[in-house]
Amino acid sequence: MYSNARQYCDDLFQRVVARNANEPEFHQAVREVLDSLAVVLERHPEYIEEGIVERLVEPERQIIFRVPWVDDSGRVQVNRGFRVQFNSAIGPYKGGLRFHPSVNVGIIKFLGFEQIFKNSLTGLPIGGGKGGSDFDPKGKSDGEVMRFCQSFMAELYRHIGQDIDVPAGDIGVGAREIGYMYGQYKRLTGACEAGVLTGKGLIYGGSLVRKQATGYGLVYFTEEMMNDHGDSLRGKTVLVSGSGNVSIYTTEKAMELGAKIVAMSDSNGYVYDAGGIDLDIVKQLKEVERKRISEYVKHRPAAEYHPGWTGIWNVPCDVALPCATQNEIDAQSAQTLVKNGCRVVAEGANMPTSLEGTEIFLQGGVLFGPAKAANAGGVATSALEMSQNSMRLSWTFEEVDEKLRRIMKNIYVASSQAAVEYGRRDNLVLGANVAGFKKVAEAMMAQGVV
Ligand code: NDP
Ligand code: 2IT
Repeated sequence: MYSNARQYCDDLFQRVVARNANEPEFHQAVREVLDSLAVVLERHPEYIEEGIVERLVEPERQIIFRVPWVDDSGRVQVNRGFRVQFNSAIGPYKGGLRFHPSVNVGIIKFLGFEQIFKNSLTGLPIGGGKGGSDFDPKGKSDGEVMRFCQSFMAELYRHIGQDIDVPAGDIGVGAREIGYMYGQYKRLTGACEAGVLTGKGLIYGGSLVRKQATGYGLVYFTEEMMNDHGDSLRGKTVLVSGSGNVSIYTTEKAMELGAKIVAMSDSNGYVYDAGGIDLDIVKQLKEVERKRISEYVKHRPAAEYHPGWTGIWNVPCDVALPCATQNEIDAQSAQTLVKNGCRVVAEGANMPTSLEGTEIFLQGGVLFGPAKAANAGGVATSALEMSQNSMRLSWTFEEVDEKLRRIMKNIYVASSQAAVEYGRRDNLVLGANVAGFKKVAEAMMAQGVV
């Protein structure tokens, strides 16, 4: 039917665009994966015959629901809730919940689609899913956040379970929100089913290292990638965008390995601190006071604050670690980074680099760690939390950290070997997509047309 695998992928992409109108982020995520998979489909025509990729781009189930709640002034507010259960070939759906005003079904689908391959790369038995809401936690009281979370869970609870679908955090969802949602789930089901959510507080089933895991994992991956090319983070000048969960623990671990982080950001602007960011100030501002990054300069008068958050990519650096959100590095920012001497980029956020930006890095000889591989430490440690919950025991910080370190190394090795196998040494975009895909494809083949 198709003269070659490339044509098959192009045709499938057109159908995805037609069928999922107005979802540009989802199209972007699918485009990147299909571009990588053409070489695999050439060697494995059975994947085309069995409709593996056509099934992969169609979520198994999408749930959209109303989330009504009452704000502090007594007004009824209505948000929209989502859970996209994308693929369960290798395990229960697994992926975070994002609370941000920009959330829509296309954003959740791009995240859920990416999660399938990322979760496969961890080597652990977890399928792909994602959810969230257009609720904006910024400026809300704890009481408002709690009432929203309870209403959100009043619908979500019937769709999830420790062997069905296991949500966790993402943008706007941290330990506070997971706690409120877990409490409501427990109340509705009347059972202490700890493995239904991950990222829980340490005193009710959470895992040590989960809070740090995405950031630490990103740095372990980056160090592994640099070591493989005879280099390391020691002494490097580094940019870390964002100042949330992933950014803070990326900065912490990179500093521990001897890097100097000179800039961080939030959605309003970025701070530049030539002497190196003081992470205690950032933690106090962001984790405790929930304030803006602009306040940083009140505590460090020598630092500079610049409005406009993507301006961070104009700061000269050796290594850039985007940890805020999708498409924060466009073609122009990528060009600027390369021109200013940046040699390494690893993605802590999901899809932070546009397709054009990625191409500029790959063409420019930048060592590039794509999100699916580089930020998989968070979900991997979530799976370790699920294991501990099933066994009803807790591992020490050192045990979990060691497992995380090994998983990140394995992901790097699997991705770089797949890149070599398909003749694209050092193209970890292709390597991660292929390595993540193959396991899911084999599981789908084994399980028949479902
Ligand atoms: P947080 O909510 O803790 O932090 C998000 C940070 O990004 C904030 O500093 C936020 O600034 C900034 N930001 C800037 N622009 C935007 C924007 N347009 N939309 C949203 N945030 C923006 O989230 P996380 O640190 O958990 O997540 C950051 C990225 O990492 C996301 O892409 C997420 O999908 C990804 N990720 C997260 C994992 C996790 O375990 N948490 C695991 C793997 C990936 P402001 O406060 O001004 O909004
Ligand atoms: O994007 C991600 O991998 C996450 N937000 C973490 C998901 C999880 O289930 O821990």
